[in-house]
Amino acid sequence: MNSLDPIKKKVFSNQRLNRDEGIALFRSHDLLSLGRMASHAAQKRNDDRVYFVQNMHINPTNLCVNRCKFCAFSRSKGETGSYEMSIDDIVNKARSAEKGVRELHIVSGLHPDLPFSWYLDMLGTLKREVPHLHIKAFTAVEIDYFAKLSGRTVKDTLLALREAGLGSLPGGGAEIFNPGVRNTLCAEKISGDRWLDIMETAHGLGIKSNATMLYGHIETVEDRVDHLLKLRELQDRTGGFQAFIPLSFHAQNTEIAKSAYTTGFDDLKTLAVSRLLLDNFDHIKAYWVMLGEKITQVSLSFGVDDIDGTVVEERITKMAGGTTDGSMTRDDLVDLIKQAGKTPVERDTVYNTVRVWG
Ligand code: V47
Repeated sequence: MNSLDPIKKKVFSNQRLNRDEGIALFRSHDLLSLGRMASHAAQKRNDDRVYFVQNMHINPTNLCVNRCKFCAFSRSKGETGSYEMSIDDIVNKARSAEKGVRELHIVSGLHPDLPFSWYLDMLGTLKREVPHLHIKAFTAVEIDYFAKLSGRTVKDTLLALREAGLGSLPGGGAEIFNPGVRNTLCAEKISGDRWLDIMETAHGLGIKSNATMLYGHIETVEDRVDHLLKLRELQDRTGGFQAFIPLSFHAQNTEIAKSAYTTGFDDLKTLAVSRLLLDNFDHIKAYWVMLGEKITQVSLSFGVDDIDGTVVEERITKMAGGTTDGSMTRDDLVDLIKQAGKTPVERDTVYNTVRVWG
């Protein structure tokens, strides 16, 4: 009997998998079986639909008071390569978005000097000038920083941001929840528990978010499974996560000594196991900017039902050795999905269908 048989039985009878089973899946080399199981789970939720959004990423500054060892993006004030955009720059960038773009994804470093009112002003100005764009902005790490800056509770911080125009939260900053690993990677960053608390507060206010996991650095398979199970536990309580996005570590220009990228095998396995363990998440997203177009396309047979979007000019991956162009057209995304035998569905940020390609 194949060692995955008992797990297969559970998957095909729609039973929840436990920690040991998650670990066994990560340890398995039977990638095709993982793909078959994950495809079953994806099919059950989304048939053969694969979603994408026409979006634009804006990273207003790389100034950051934290120094995460895995990050090649952040800079200190005055350091070569640091930059700051003004609100006008941000609005002009948003205005340059092609017709059809409906989402702005805005994340930054933790700026050393700007007051909380600057962020409210940025949101308010964007809402006024480009009202058709949904603003998905600020990781839980930034939300925590704003709360401390402004002396407000997390709840009041989120309410003020929503009032100014915030639509939803992206999933960044989760990294890996294991406190020991987190301490080695990013000692100054909020804890995993704080990240989860902030998401719980956001969900309680009806603000949807995504969730991520940074993998392929110094974490173990057990750390990955525990990270996924913490997300599953919170999702059971709130239902506020829309998509889970595993982020493959890029080591170039970082303080983590690793010469290679994650392997295609590990990328596909991580996506498939995520689909299998996160039985209460509607969507598993392959972020093509980090994975590359080819692995992203193959991932559609490994449990993935979302490939993010057109993106346009993302800097975080680029600075860490990302090799993709950083933007794909809508037609490129549609072709990629169609050639994998799936049905492309253009969506908005909260998964309303915009158009289906037959
Ligand atoms: O929080 C930083 C990660 C995240 C590196 O919610 C790195 O729809 C790999 O969260 N190698 C930002 N990863 C990106 C992010 C995201 C991307 C796309 C969609 C969504 C969404 C969210 O990138 C950071 C951090 O976890 N990151 N440095 C690196 N060297």
